[in-house]
Amino acid sequence: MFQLMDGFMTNDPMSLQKDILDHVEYTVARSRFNFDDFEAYQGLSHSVRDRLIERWHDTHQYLKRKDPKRLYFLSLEFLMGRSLSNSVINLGVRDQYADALNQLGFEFEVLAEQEGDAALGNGGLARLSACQMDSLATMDFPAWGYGLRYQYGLFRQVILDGFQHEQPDYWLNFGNPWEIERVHVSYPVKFYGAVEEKVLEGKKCHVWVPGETVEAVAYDNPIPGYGTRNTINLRLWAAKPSDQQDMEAFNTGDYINAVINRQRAETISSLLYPDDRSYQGKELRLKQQYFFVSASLQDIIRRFKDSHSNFDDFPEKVALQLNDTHPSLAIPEVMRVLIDEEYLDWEKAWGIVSKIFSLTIHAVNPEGLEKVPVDLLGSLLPRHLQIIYQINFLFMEELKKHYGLDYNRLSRMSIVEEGAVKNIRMANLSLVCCHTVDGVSRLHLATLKTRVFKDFHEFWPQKFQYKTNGVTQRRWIVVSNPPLSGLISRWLGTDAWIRDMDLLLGLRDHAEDASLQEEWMMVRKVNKIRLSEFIEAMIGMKVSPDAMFDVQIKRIHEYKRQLLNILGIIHRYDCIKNMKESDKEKVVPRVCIIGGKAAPGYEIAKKIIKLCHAVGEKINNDSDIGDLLKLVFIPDYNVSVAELVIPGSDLSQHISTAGHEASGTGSMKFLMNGCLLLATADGSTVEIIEEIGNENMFIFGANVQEVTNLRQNGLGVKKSLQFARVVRMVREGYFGFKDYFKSLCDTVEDSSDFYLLGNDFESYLEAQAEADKAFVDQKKWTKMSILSTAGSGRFSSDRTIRDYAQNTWGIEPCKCPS
Ligand code: 26W
Repeated sequence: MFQLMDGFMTNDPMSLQKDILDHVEYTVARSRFNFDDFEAYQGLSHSVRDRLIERWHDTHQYLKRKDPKRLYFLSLEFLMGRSLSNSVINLGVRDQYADALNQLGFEFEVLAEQEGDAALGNGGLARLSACQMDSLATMDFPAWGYGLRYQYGLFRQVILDGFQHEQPDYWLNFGNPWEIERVHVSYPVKFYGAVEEKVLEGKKCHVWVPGETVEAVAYDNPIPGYGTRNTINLRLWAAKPSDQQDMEAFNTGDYINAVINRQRAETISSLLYPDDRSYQGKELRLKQQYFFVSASLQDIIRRFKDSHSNFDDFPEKVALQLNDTHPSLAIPEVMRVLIDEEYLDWEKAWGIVSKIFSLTIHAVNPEGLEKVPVDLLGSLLPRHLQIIYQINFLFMEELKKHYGLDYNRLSRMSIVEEGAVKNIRMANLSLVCCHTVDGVSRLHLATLKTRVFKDFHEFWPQKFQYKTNGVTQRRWIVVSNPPLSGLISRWLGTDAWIRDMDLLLGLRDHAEDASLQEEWMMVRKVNKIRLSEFIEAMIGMKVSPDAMFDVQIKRIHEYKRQLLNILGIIHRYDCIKNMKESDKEKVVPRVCIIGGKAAPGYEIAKKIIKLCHAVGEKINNDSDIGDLLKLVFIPDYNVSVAELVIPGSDLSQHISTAGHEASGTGSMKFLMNGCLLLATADGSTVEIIEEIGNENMFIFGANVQEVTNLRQNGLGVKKSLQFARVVRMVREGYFGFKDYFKSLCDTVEDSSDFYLLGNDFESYLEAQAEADKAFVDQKKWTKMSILSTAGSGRFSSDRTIRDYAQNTWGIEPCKCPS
């Protein structure tokens, strides 16, 4: 019988110093008397990694013994960002390490800057997964994350002459101390080939004879909880050639080609697809999906079988969460394993499958829903196609019983889309098989129910729920904004809010307290100075920290309306330009900051980036304007840039056309940091308004109902002269590149203005004017800022995860003793 004990590691500064130096010498292989910042970072991170591994082992031993129901979170994307600061804070050893480093002549912050981002995801969905992993660990839930270990993460954005260029992100080049390679944890994953029917013991069986086999090797990434010993695992799979692959070629003597062919297996996990808009039926993408799903399920089923002799208890022990439909091949895969490999009959297998899967949808539009051409699926995964057809057949029978021969409805709800190209609708497959389908905000669920999934909601209303997204305050306040974190704890008299965000409400009582206000403004100023130094280092522009920092950072999309922001900036520029000298004193100086990546094939988004640079070029070099207005584009926006920008922002923009943003999570990070929001009533903003109050935000624009009406009645009803004027300035070449910007201007011209920029422009300018007015009164502004932070508690991912645990997954905390 093993005994749990606190680890062997000690955390006093002397031991930590020795530990770091040992790693510099023996792991990094540098002299302990002569090493640079990067080598110090490596030594430091290996020392932290040891502590993570210790807790990680204890957690797994404990869970193995307790055998609770586990959650398996399947996601094709995780945007983890950096790990060092987050790890030492969650482990509670930040100050000890800082002391130890000081004595060695290093500064913790400087070393933390050496780390590159793990950017294995595109945007909202991927960062949400990372926040949720942090909450799962912190609240002691027995959970595993599963995903893909891409060799190349999201591309690096390089700006040349104002144009976006993409460069590979080979993030593993300098090693990754945060992962543990598990060469012995590997599974074969099969592709192509054919299905043979056989009779075994009088029963018809299907045997899939694959045409290709690739090996999946596990890389484990420990995720430490805050204020708990629990450390959970994010297991990412890398593709390696399989021993079974191409033996034929070796045997026939074609040694060189056989070796080269084997290397091709690795391409499966080589790159992250950089498009987060629409699904293109690409074979490699489908291979990635199946590869990670198959490996994960082999791992999950092996773990289950270690302690169970049959599958009766599977639904009591396993919850499988599909992060959007990307991992939905897990459904036919579980059916296949249970029927073809475990010899369960269809009904029994279906009884299990229909109890274990849940799905979260992150898209609003039907274009975001995945469809896989039947031919492609049938060639890559012949047995899965058979199973999907059978699921669909039984589903159609069920529908006929309920609705009769309503063929329109049947064809809308069918998993198989008929047409010139036959497709499998992954969303329909998931809706049929999952016990619960979650939207990511209240408004999002309403949209799903009335639009994309109307038929399914009518048939299975009880399946539909929503869990409004949240973000982790550990990373988005404690790690990224230490001065604010300290201030909050001092005023609340406790740091318990780090695990219980509702406590922030306590700040409301002090919102008008002059000394809190003063300290609050100081903290904000420090962060703004840090941000201005960053801007100067990045793009060589000096900006005044006394100006209002007005920020929009997120992926570039037409629906997110960065173009509305830029047109508003042009309007502001035009006004200042035409102002009497004496009036200029009344202008609130602004630094407008925009950042974000455009999908490489998304032409209009790339033009928006270029327009931002062209307008910036003009404004920033205009001596009539001086410090009254600056426009900054921050290149290569990623998680670590967000950690720096968000705490230093005064105002942030979340201005999507109402009905298009499923939730939005950036807004929550700004809110927690006391940044005021200028926003439309879209996604989770509707719920933020309820918590913070309209009077503490700048809300503008058409709401969802108005958007629907406007589109039905034809667009461009309420176009302002001001809007026409700024678009004309772009069109007529005021900022150069006249021909290049033509198609961009066309997207907002009268009848084609689908995202209603023209309609919302006036109300946008009014909201901006309100923000100016509030900023002049710094007392009022600071009060609004304190109330923003105070009301942000509901948007912690802890709340989201607790809700999922209770109402979707049916799992309970399992706390490893310390
Ligand atoms: C198959 C192509 C593709 C890939 C990714 C389509 C769609 C996606 C994602 C679902 C896009 C995404 O990240 N959605 C965002 O998810 C966030 C977390 O729930 C929400 O806050 C955002 O509103 C939503 O756009």
